[in-house]
Amino acid sequence: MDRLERVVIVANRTPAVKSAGGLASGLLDALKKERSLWFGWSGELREDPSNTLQQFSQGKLTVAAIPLSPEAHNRYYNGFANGVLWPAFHHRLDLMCFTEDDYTGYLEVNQHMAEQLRPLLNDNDIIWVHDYHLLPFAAMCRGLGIQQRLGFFLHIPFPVPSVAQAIPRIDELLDAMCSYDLLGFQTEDDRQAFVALCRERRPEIPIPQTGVYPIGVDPHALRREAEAKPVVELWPDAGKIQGIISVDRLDYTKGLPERFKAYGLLLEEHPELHGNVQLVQIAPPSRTDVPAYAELRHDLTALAGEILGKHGDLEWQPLVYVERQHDRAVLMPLYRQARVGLVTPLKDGMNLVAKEFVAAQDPDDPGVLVLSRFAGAACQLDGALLVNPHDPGEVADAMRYALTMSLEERRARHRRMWAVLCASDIDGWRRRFLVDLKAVRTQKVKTGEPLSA
Ligand code: GDG
Repeated sequence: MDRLERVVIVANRTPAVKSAGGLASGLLDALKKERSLWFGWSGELREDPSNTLQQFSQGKLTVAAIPLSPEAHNRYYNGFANGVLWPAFHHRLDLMCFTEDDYTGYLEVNQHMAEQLRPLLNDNDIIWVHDYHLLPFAAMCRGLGIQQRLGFFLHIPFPVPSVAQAIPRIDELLDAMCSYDLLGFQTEDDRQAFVALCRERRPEIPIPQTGVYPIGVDPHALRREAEAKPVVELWPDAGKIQGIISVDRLDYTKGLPERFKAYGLLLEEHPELHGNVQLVQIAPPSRTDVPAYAELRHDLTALAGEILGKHGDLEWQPLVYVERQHDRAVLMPLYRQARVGLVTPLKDGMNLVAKEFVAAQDPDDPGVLVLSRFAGAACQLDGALLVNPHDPGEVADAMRYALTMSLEERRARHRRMWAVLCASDIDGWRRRFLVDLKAVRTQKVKTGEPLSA
């Protein structure tokens, strides 16, 4: 028996998969330093995925990755996780598309992943499962006799009960979630929504311990990256053009069309800004197999064209719209060059871009964060200008205010937010969750539950 404790991360994707997204970039840096295993889908699709576990090491982290068949992946990932849970958890029931077949596929992949993980486990492992792809994973593990501690962190919001009740099979999913020992959420609102839903719909099922763990960043590392010589200088003529920057996965929850409309309104209402301001939107496409994403892309390019055609001229482009993904080494100095970070999701679990933008700023001459009040980050970043992303006038006013804000106010707001980033960074997030997960087990041992198989 291996007596050393090891953290086992289970997530839809392993870090081998290169793509823009919060989890891989958020957690990986914090994990390489300790003995740990990261288990998940390799990103590979194979007609016959059996007996094809790949393992490799990155520092003290071992990555164990499995492929999936195209059909299983389509039902689990595109179908149920991103066709039902993602829209519904972001309050977009209109985009939810449920089929029985996708739901079965979702359960089957969770079962398959639990089966593949079982032989890799040691007795003293603690298992930390991530996100909505794996809501029933603990129930599958318990069914297989896995008795190690199992914690779960939800990276996206949890919907209020009136919305959650519209999700087909929500009761089964709640029961399965209650097989975890600890359930972590980004905000207190998310946690309360989950508890309220359980009390309402499943009063007979005991709710496991719940907690609030807002995910953080590594502010010092990000600041160092931002201070490096810029790979791209977007606004070299300092003072002439003020930059506004937005970086999002191309996703309907991120409020991109609403943002473009607000920016169009700003240009209409403030002709004095013409030639002096530029919005750079970087939006790498994601989940391109889900129909709602293709429609969004179409609408967005039309809106971008409208802004350029209506307001631009031969010497000035009011908007730069880029779908290509960029390295962090490019992005961080770009954040630092911008006067405004525009982060206006319609709903977001946390939003790491908001935190990355703040971390990247020069404290002596910082840019201003304009942030949706519906991002989890709004609960923490009290130095941002908080806006309702559905109200183009309010967002335009905030942009205008940010562009003209005094240096003194910019510094004061940035100071407050920098302190928040340092007080709740990514390492603290990981440590707090794991400390609580270990404590849960201790309590269970005291109440007489078995420690391991
Ligand atoms: C989910 C939740 C929660 C984006 N474009 C590029 C790039 N990115 C990086 C950003 C950031 C990450 O991707 C995006 O994270 P977000 O938090 O903004 O959003 P989601 O992907 O929706 O993440 C979210 C998060 O999980 C963590 O819990 O905050 O609420 O929805 O780190 O920088 N990175 C690079 N090039 C790009 O073009 N290198």
